[in-house]
Amino acid sequence: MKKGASIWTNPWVLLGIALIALIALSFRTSMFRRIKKALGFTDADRELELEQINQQNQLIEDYLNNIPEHDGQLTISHGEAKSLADALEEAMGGAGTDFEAIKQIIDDRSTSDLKLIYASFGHRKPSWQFWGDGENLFQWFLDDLDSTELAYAREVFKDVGEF
Ligand SMILES: [Ca+2]
Repeated sequence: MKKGASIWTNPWVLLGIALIALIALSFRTSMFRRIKKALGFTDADRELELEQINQQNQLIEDYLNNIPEHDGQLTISHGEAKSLADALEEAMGGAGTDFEAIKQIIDDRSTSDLKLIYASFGHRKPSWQFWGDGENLFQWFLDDLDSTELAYAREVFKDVGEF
């Protein structure tokens, strides 16, 4: 090798670096978060954020426990809300996300309907989570949706809660 030649000018090294960068970019940030969470690593800011979400969600759940079967704003039964919550889990569970299915479930719902769907979802354990009490619907959205989908879901659920 010529004196002064650096590994950084070797085309194979550059190609390797480019390939690694491409693979890294192909992972969504939520994927990294999942891996970190599955391994038990979460950053403090994120923990605090989730703690605040949980407190807010507890208020919603307390309120929902007092919603009668039909309150005028509700257009779905508790049984239907449960089926819709199951369908949301189905659309997000496992690899990938069926966002078209999610939209069909959450579009054109009253706020009361959305609250009931949220409550019916409760806390569910994602397949990648090895321990813990599961996550609520907003946490599932945060873990599963990309930024565009997340913005859409936030707009739909804006009167239910922030996430
Ligand atoms: Ca998924």
